[in-house]
Amino acid sequence: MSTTTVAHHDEHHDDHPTGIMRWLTTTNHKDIGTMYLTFSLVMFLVGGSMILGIRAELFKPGLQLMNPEFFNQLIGVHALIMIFAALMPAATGFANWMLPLQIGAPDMALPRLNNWGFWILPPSAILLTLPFTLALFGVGDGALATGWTFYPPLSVQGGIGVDFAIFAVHLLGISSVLGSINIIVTIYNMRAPGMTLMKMPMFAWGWLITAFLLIATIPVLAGAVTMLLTDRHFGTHFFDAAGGGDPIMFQHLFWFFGHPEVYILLLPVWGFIPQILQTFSRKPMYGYKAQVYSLWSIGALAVVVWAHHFFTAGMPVPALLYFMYSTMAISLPLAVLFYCWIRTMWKGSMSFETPMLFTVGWIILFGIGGLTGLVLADVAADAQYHNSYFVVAHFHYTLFAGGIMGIMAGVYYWLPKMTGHMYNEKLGKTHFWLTAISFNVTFIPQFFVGLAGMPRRIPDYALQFAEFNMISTVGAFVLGLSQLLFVYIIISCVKGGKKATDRVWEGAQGLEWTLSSPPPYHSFTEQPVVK
Ligand code: HEM
Ligand SMILES: [Cu+2]
Repeated sequence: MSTTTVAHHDEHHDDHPTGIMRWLTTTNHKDIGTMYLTFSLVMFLVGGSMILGIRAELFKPGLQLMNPEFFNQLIGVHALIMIFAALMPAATGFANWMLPLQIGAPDMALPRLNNWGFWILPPSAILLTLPFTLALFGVGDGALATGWTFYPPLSVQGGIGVDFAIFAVHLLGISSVLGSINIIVTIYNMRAPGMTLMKMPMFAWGWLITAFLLIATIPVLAGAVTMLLTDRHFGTHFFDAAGGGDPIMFQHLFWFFGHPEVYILLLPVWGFIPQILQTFSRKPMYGYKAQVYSLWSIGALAVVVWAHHFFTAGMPVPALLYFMYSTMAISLPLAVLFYCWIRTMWKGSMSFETPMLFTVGWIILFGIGGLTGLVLADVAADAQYHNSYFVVAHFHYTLFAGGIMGIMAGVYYWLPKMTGHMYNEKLGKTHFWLTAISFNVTFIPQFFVGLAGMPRRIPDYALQFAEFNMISTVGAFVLGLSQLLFVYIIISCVKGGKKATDRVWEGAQGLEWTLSSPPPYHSFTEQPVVK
């Protein structure tokens, strides 16, 4: 990837294998970052095509294309892929690429572990999807049909797809924990002289908190699915009511991981969004300290609100109230963040290149996701909305808009730095408008059918929901096809295009912009000093 050489760059450690061996054995943070990002993009397309199957089935009421079992399998694998194989690796890819550059380090602290962390991912993606193929040959009955949440009793009774998914989750979890350890060690030990914690780029803060959350919660998930595995095969009854176990216990364990997970998906994005905002507003970000404290508050609250995911499963009223109020409390630091983001733009001399378009669109759409989450946090209201399409719309505003569209902003922002070429701005803007509009066409109708009572994870529905589902499906196909444009833009930017300058964006601030575009193979051979 790197073609730039610096005069003193002829030391032996600069030699590295080429071709396939370069990628298999690499310990270079930028190579590993590139692999994470590529893997993420591929899996985004795989998870996306699965869900187009679902939307095609939901185009009309009645069953047309698939049986209900296969429908459920597609939903669960779609979600696991999007969360663990698309969104998380994208954030880790950016961490690998940009953290060393932003904090002035030559590489990540633990490069071999870094290589391993990545290469665990492809096998786990294969484990997740293999049951589909096996079923074609008459082995097993396909992937897990439990949704991504693995709730018993279904997950205790389900076929081999559940076992495959359990092992996949174990591997994905190991990869995340390894990545987190690496990021924490890098941030604490490898910062350039003079860069105190409170001078770190916001992206480093976002990732530091994410890494702590991952280390705190992934083992709980791993424990829960392992208990599931022993329930399935070794005669235990942790979650089996008939044997004295408690299925609700699984929900507590799962969501003790699952709720922090949604912040794990979003915190890295909250890190680089303010950096993009300050670049294209041409002024320093507003409220740096307030943002850091808000990120920490959200990180802390994230681990104490989990039961809002199953209010309707029944719990004592004081518990209901506690989980309702603690959940609502998260909106306070989040409101501080929104205020800071908007104030960063205030009276700035803004311009709207593609990364900024995605960022401003992101603020609005992620805002809708946040506000509808507040609605769901209300115990009384949730009794009606739970398990409805309102929830599906809500979490796609947070995960697709808040997560993926944020990542897209980051891709356009850093692509010129990573490749050394400018992407095609006109196509980038077209991609933004296509995505933003078709995203809303897909998911706004789902709020309405949800409020009117359409349940989620259902392949057939009442006639009254037909029109809105039709609109949603048309939107989803436009949304899916628009992403092919994204792929085209990225590939043509890697291959060529206008040369990017080192600073790339007029208002860009931070150490990554002091290096060449693309940066040399070993990033900072001389440590920069931060004043
Ligand atoms: C092309 C964009 C996407 C479309 C059209 C789409 C559509 C859908 C649909 C129709 C469902 C099934 C809802 C149900 O019946 O319960 C679903 C489930 C889900 N999706 Fe997506 N989705 C997209 C992207 C994403 C992304 C990017 C993420 C996360 C990063 C995501 C996360 C989920 C989750 C967590 C579920 C819940 C699965 C379950 O019930 O276990 N989706 N999606
Ligand atoms: Cu939650």
